Amino acid sequence: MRSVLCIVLLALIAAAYAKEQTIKVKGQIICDKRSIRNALVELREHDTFDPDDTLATIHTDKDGNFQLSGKEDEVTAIKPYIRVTHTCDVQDRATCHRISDFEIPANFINGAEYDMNFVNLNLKGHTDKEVCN
Ligand SMILES: [Ca+2]
Ligand SMILES: [Ca+2]
Repeated sequence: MRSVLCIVLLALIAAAYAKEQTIKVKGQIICDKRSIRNALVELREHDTFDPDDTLATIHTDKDGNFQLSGKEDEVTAIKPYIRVTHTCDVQDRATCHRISDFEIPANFINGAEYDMNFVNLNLKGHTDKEVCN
């Protein structure tokens, strides 16, 4: 009972001190010098003790463009990144896909829109993995 009370109290304190942080990002997804349409782009945020949050999701348009914005309440500074799910440089496109993460610099939190310009999927993101069914 005591530990439950403790957790509730901590949650209340965290909620009271949490500040809303916003992030805006845009770019164009490229593979082999061509824009990639209909790629899944997620605006996500690192968390230490629980799974990362997805703040917003979109698919690229016919020219590979995406634009996302999201917000998150947290006591410390959020660590945002975008995750692109795609098949660029994947050998077996029928069963495999690649998940590439690209960090968003901290100075764009509560700041100007982060224009990533061309996001070249031929280059590896800060974390990059291939997943097969
Ligand atoms: Ca976080
Ligand atoms: Ca979070």
